[in-house]
Amino acid sequence: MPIPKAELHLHIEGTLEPELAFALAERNGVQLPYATTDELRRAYSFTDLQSFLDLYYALMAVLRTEDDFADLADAYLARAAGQGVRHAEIFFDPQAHTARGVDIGTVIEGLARALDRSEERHGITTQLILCFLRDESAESALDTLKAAAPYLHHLSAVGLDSAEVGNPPSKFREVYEAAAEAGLRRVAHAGEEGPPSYIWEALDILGVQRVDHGIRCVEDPALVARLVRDRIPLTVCPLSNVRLRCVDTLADHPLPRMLDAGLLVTVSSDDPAYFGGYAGDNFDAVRHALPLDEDALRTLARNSFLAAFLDADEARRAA
Ligand code: ES4
Ligand code: ZN
Repeated sequence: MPIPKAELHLHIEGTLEPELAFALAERNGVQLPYATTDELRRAYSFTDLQSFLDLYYALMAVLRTEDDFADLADAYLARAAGQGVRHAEIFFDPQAHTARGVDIGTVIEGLARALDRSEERHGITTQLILCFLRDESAESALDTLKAAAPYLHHLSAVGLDSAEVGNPPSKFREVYEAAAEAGLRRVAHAGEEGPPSYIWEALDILGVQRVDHGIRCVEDPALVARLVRDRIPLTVCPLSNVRLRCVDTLADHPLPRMLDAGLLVTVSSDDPAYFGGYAGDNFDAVRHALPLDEDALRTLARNSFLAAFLDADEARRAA
């Protein structure tokens, strides 16, 4: 039995496996520029975040209807259950869909349909996190939050993703203030490819309660001290970091150093259809590649529930 865990860094669009992409392409009459699933998989030769994002956005063309989003999320939840996931806080990128003419309501209602049945079908409790694309304008992010207003009851938090370097958190101060006023929690990708200063901005300007990736904090001892002091969780995605060349090899990953520093780190999967593994696969990979004993692995699993947006009762039930 895989160890029970919470998945806190998971882009639902990043769970689109080639087989489902082709099935949805056919259902919707969308032409993909690849003849076979094997040919598509051969296109997964990323050299950095941007080269991954180019393919990630291109493949979303197959997602058009509420059923598509429900099927995508249900397929993910079924796989996650098999890897010991008991609670999942799931990112989605509305602007990547509205830009293609898909209504935000179609996206959210479709995802929510699968999430609402998840506890009963898969034994996984869920939350939904709306992410702003940081390479789009601050105004577009504000428009997106406004468009999501009728669906706020489906959302627990806002996040910030896509191309990091050159798009600092400070660009999104206003929309994060509005999200906080609307009662949403706040997370942001920071310190994946971007510098430690972006993590400081996410904390001090956006008021995030959790940092996604955050691995570059190890370059700044004062920042590590701040994250430890305030018990700010970091959702680390080891297989993603290697595939996007943020770290050279798994054996070089700073995860053990981060744990030793007293940081509240968790292990997550980011875009598992692209990076070679779901939550359990990421746990297995770090277990084999890094000097982490059973105690450290239990700490990582326990951290995932401590870092989740659950109250104490919910966390106990999920674990
Ligand atoms: C992402 Cl790995 C990663 N980083 C930033 N934004 C993203 N969106 C989907 N995956
Ligand atoms: Zn991510």
